[in-house]
Amino acid sequence: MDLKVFGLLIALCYCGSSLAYKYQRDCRVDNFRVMPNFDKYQYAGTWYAVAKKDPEGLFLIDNIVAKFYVDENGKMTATAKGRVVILTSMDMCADMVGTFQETEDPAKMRMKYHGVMSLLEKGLDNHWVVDTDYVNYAIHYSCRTQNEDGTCKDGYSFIFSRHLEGLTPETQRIVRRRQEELCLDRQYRVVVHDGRCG
Ligand code: RTL
Repeated sequence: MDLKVFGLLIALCYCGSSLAYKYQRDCRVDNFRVMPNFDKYQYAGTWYAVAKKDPEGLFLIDNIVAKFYVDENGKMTATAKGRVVILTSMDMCADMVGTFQETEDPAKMRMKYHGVMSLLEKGLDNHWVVDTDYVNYAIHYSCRTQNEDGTCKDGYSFIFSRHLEGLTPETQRIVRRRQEELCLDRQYRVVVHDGRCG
């Protein structure tokens, strides 16, 4: 066969299979893969949010830093700092606290959270760790409400890095792939760190 024809065939096969993936992918929340054998002890420590997908309503804006702790009884807690806008125009640095409840899947937790200042939002959200290598990146996912077909109606997601400088090209590729699997591709925004909540 002509080399050009062969090349064209290969290209067609490749496009076909990636399109097939796009249209066949399963966006039902309950079918999302999460981190196998999630280890909260390795997850503990500081994570900088480098990108986020916002939920509806009020949310953390930028300068978001999360710290996870595991106490002597194995209970995980966390703090989050970040800039928020309250009372429609006032902007401030929020200090949030979260406590975690485990479920039968260690990567799928429930997080009860509130602000150190009582006028800040409080709630109970899913807190899933979709993927992490513990030392560079972590992909967090939380669906708050689902559509009737099991896809997510309202949710949020953070891409965390262990380093303020962000992710390496290699981890960016992993992250991009997982964002597609969460059906959230192109919905993330970069999280700025300009020292405003340091
Ligand atoms: C993340 C992990 C670490 C612990 C906590 C987290 C979530 C915080 C949220 C804060 C929302 C604050 C708002 C304030 C305005 O009143 C997931 C970062 C607590 C969701 C909306």
